[in-house]
Amino acid sequence: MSAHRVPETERNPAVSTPPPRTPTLPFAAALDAATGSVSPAALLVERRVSDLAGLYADDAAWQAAVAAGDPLVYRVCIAPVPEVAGEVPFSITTIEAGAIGGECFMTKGHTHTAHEGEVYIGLAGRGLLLLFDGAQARQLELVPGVATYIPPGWAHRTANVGDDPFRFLSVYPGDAGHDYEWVLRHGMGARVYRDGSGQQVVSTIQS
Ligand code: M6P
Ligand code: ZN
Repeated sequence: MSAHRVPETERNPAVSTPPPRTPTLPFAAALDAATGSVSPAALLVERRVSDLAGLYADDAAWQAAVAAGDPLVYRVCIAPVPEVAGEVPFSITTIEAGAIGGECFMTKGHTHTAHEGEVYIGLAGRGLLLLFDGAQARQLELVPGVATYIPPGWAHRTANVGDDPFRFLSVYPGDAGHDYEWVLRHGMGARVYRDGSGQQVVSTIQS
């Protein structure tokens, strides 16, 4: 049986393909849980303490950390998948072990500009995934062997709660988008502090 082809004039423009670009071809990438590399990679994003202005509770400690060498907090190794609708980019994030004013090293955190979810899969070390929808906050352990689901509409941030680098794989819709302003303004509903060999989660939701 021959395939039925819809004539060009009868196609629904709402579901037509986006403007032409070079098609992405199938590929396999090596994920290194020991180094956090994705190979091949398109981009390596590095964020230092100075890139995290306004995010830690203790601003004086944040300024002191910037002055004391501005160490690397995390890096994201991103696979060569375009961030456009229909594609599914993925990356490995590595957060170093450390704290600022006792508050664990963490990502900036963001909401998606589109109503899209995301999956994080633990690869190495011990992390906590913080989620906040503006009213409710949740925290999920993210360790090797665990996949966590971030539903649409929930801001998300990860923190390293261990003594070694924490690594996770993220997989998200290409048109999800990153909104950092929302988290700067509303926070994550909780902060994570190092407490001896463990962690302490402090709610920041005002009742
Ligand atoms: C994960 C994904 C990325 C994100 C990265 C760092 O890998 O969610 O999209 O960029 O974490 O998080 P942030 O962008 O909040 O700094
Ligand atoms: Zn995201």
